[in-house]
Amino acid sequence: MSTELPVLKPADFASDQDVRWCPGCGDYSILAQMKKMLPSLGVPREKIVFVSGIGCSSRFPYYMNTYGIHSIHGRAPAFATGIKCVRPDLQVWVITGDGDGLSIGGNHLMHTIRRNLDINIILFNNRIYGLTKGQYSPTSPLGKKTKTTPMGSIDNPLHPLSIAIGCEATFVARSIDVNIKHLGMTLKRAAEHKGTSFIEVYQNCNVFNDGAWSYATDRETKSDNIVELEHGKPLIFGKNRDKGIRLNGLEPEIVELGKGIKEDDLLFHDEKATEPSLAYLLTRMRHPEFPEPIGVFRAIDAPKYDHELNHQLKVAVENQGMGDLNVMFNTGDTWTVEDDADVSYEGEQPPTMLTEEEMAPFETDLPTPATAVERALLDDRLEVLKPKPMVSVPPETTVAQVLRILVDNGIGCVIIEEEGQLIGIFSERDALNKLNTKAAEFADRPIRDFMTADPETLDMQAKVAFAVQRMDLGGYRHVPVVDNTAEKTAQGVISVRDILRYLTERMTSGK
Ligand SMILES: Cc1ncc(C[n+]2csc(CCOP(=O)(O)OP(=O)(O)O)c2C)c(N)n1
Ligand code: SF4
Repeated sequence: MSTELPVLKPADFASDQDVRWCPGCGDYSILAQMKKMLPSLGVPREKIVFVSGIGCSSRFPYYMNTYGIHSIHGRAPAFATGIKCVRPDLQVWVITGDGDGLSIGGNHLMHTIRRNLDINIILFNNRIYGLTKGQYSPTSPLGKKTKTTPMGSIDNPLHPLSIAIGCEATFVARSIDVNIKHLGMTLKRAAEHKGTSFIEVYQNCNVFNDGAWSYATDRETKSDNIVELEHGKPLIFGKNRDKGIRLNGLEPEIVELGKGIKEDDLLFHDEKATEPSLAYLLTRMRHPEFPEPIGVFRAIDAPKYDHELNHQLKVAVENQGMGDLNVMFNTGDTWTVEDDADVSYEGEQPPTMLTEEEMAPFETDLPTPATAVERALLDDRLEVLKPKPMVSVPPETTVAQVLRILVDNGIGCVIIEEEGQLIGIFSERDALNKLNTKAAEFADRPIRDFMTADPETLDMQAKVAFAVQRMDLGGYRHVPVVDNTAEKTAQGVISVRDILRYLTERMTSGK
């Protein structure tokens, strides 16, 4: 029996799904180049996985006849991490957009790159949210007018390759959807790299951001606006290949060849440099000041996360044997949480199901009473406090008369009623805060001017615990108790002193 693998063709990588991108979208070109490049790797289809997030670009896995996951917005790197760690034999590709990868998924992207997991990430950069019909994205330029930036974007854009180098990516490249030869070559280089390959592809969204990369794709302008990086070669560009990039101290500068400047004076590209500063400098060369580099910015060797992780697992199993998660979760560093119910979970499985009775307290917002006093607070209604009858006065009563009533009756407040309705309260606190040393001056003024209007009231049927909480939150010493069924007619007043008396009685009686 022959063990030779069948030779695959691009068409073998096409799935049976109708491609649903808009006609003319740059995504088609990337898909075509991927299908064209994959057969050259000799990797069987069942060993390849495409993982995407959400967006037009993220529909990519549907169109590949390989394994694929159209996952969660921004989370393709997390799925890819799981897949690659448990199946290092698979070739894993992450497909993401500038919105998916840099907005909601920015954090995930960053950590995947820094770990140097052996996967390939392609970021389709169209500088817009395509799927959701044209909102600005993290790569939209300053001043860009979109549906969500009608007056022009004021957000400084992110530059994907600068981020990748900042995360110490071991392979960083850029290509362009319509530059098909270059794109195919770049995808192949990425696939062959061991470690995280990060490729930014300039992709045109001809419906919501047409021409975003026209300076880099138009026949007339592209040679002046693009410089192709080649390892070991000087940076030369221009229609007549007569311009170059030279380093002036730490800054790149454009120079014209000839006129005393030779190729040897130019910056030579070294994709293998372990120190990433020059690669970073290349990512900062941006249109219109500079030609933008395309090609491989960086390609270095470094330990791969999936390899390191599996090595650690192997050593751990060799030394300690296969573990048991269940045992691990229930032994070792455990502790006891002390409470009045004296529940200890140490050495025992915590109960997994509560009985109906145990669940009952959770059916309400009230805490579970742990003592007899707490239970009384939660069970008893305000009527047990026997609210004192209130002294009520009409709003025209003078300040002097009200103060006299407080003193003569030994009470802390009066309520103000108008046509049988509670409209205010005047308490010792109001006397201190609002009258104070000017009491004599205001003696003939009506109490309406000094009362606390529309005060918080409590219903006679409210629980004592609720009253305590309201008084605590509001800092009230007196609260009128009303009968809400009879349109806020005053029934009495409770004070902090009443609550204290009640608590003392409950504590001493033990019930
Ligand atoms: C949790 C969540 N937030 C927001 C969205 C809406 N949404 C769908 S795709 C997308 C951004 C797509 O932009 P990009 O990644 O650039 O992909 P493109 O469609 O341009 O290829 C957004 C914000 C969503 N689907 N889910
Ligand atoms: S909306 Fe834009 S990115 Fe999405 S499929 Fe259409 S052209 Fe492509």
